Amino acid sequence: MQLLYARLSPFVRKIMVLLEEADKAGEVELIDGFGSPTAPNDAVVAVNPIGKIPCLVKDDGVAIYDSRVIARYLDNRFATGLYPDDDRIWTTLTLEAHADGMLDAAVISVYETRCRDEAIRSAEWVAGQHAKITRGLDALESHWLDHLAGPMDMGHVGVGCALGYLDFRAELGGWSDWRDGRPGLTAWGDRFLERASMKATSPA
Ligand SMILES: N[C@@H](CCC(=O)N[C@@H](CS)C(=O)NCC(=O)O)C(=O)O
Repeated sequence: MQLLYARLSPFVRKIMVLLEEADKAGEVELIDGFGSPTAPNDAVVAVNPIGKIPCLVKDDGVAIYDSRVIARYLDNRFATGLYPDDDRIWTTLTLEAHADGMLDAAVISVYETRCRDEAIRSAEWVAGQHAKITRGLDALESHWLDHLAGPMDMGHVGVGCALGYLDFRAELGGWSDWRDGRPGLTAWGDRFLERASMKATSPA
């Protein structure tokens, strides 16, 4: 299997954390897929017309994306235990989508700075993205701590990667510290970021 990837991508990190947790990192060949909406990566576009990473090229040559599809595929293949096989699956998938939604808003905010000339940047639009991140973080603090305290699933991985990205890109993204006013999330997040799989995949 080949994984089109970039070390700094938080969506790629979700997949790398899954592989580390399953002790299967050696099963994928990593191929550079770094790009952006304004400078797409040719190797990525050749297999994923949307031009985004992660993209996994399976042993049969078929490409699958996005991160949630790849994670389900790898879970199916390696029995990671990161997706419950009972009704709890809907909670897990919702939390993973919640984390991905925060990440989409964060990545878009960074692209606004990296990919657009200053003259055409919109502060109002970036503020709208930041508001999504803030609401997402507030919901983690008010609604999700019980779940996060339970058995680890792919929702935990998504949230961990989102918090790691908010730390890593704080300066470029211009958002405030996710820890501010969120003691429960701070305790959980700082502990999760210390996991071996998170350390092994850290962008810093
Ligand atoms: N929904 C996608 C999002 C992936 C994504 O946004 N990846 C970024 C890197 S962090 C990317 O490839 N950006 C290039 C682009 O938007 O053209 C997923 O979960 O995999």
